[in-house]
Amino acid sequence: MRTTTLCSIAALLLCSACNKRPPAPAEDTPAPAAPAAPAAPAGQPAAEPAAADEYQGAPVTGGGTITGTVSYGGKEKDTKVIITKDEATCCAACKVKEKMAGSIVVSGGKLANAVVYLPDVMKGKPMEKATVTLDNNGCEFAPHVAIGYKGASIAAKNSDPVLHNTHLFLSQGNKDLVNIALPTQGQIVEKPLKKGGVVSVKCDAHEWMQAYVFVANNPYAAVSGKDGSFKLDGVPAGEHMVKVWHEKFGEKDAKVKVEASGAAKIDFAF
Ligand SMILES: [Cu+2]
Repeated sequence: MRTTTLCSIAALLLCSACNKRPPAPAEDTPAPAAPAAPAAPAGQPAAEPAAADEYQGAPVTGGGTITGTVSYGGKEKDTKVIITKDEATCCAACKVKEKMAGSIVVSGGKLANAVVYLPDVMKGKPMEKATVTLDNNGCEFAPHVAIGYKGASIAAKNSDPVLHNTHLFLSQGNKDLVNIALPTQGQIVEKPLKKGGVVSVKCDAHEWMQAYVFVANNPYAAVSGKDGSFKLDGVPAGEHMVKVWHEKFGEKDAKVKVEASGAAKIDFAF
């Protein structure tokens, strides 16, 4: 288990913006009235056929919600990290040159920064195309845990007057994905998120900087707030596998039944 290299960041729930896909082009477009008519501008390209393992989004009628809380009953505490570089920026408010790692954020037994998601839903509400922004601010990543969407993008931002980089690794297999250099304050660089899964984010200039982006394959994913709560909405009726992932405590799952327009509840405990 990792111990001392994580940095402290406030949890931030990503607000999901619902960008609907354009409707499929109509197939009954009337033919041009006269053969001599100039070629009409090419119509919208036909939608690419979805691969068998690709999520299909469309408005959900009678979608339900899944809400609940994630709690932690163990004794493990967050760890401290030592600030060894760029102290004026990285530790402006520190009394001593250390901060909390931010990897275990518990308040009243409720666990923040856990990702709750529905791994098996392949057909449901339109896929999120929202860009997830990860800020390098005070030599911490903000947010510490975020949801990204496969096929959308990540925007790495540098709010500090020192060099950072935002280095993405797919946690499974520790595969190097992309390394975004951010030498300039105010810089924002966007990159596509092509693969689903847990992405570990590091800064090579400040070894304690750590964040996670959960790249979801469908729009049903949320990060638990400081009160441990989460909400998934627009969920198709039926029985669903619900998974919860936390960077320190791993993964759990449960089944939940969602009635049409119903409100299902499920709580998780580590
Ligand atoms: Cu850095």
